[in-house]
Amino acid sequence: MSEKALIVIDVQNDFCPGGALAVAGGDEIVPMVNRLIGEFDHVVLTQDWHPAGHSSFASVHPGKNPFETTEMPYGTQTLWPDHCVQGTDGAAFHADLEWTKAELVIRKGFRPAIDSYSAFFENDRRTPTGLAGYLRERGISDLTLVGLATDFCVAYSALDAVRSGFKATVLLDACRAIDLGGSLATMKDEMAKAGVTLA
Ligand code: VGL
Ligand code: ZN
Repeated sequence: MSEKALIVIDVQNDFCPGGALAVAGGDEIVPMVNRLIGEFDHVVLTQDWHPAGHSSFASVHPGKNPFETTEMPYGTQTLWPDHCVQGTDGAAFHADLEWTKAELVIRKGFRPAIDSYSAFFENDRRTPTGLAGYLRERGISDLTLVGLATDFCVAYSALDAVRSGFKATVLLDACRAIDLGGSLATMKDEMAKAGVTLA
């Protein structure tokens, strides 16, 4: 059995223009993502879902600004504007995203002390979200990833997907990037080297 699934990463208001951590053109992908949702038999969404005062927010690190970094017990962490706070409108899916067909919504980033870019593991690279087990148990082995942001949550998810033994394709036209200090080129390169198909 080799089922395919579409993994839609973080198409949430805060990552769209007008949002707290707006990704340029983030909303432009919604029509294409909706078309893909229609085409796939299985659809999984992820939702960045932080408690207020999350440790990835620059606002809780005195003297730090968004997009600077800090050292966490699990490594270097980029600091972000407050975003995707649980239950807020910013954390909701884009209003035009046709998400009702989704079979699973994976929430991530809810542990106050660890950020989570990947749909599979938190940023300590050890704490699982449960997604790999869910997909394996359902016989799903072939993943297509789309969403926001290409160079953070999409890339980390795709890298963890191949490391976890899944086939992974990222449809770049249905993604948009934050691109901090060349992160888009770096992560595209890392994905290609790891065996992620970039389409
Ligand atoms: C993301 C930064 C912080 C993303 C989430 O969805 O790419 N980026 N939280
Ligand atoms: Zn986040």
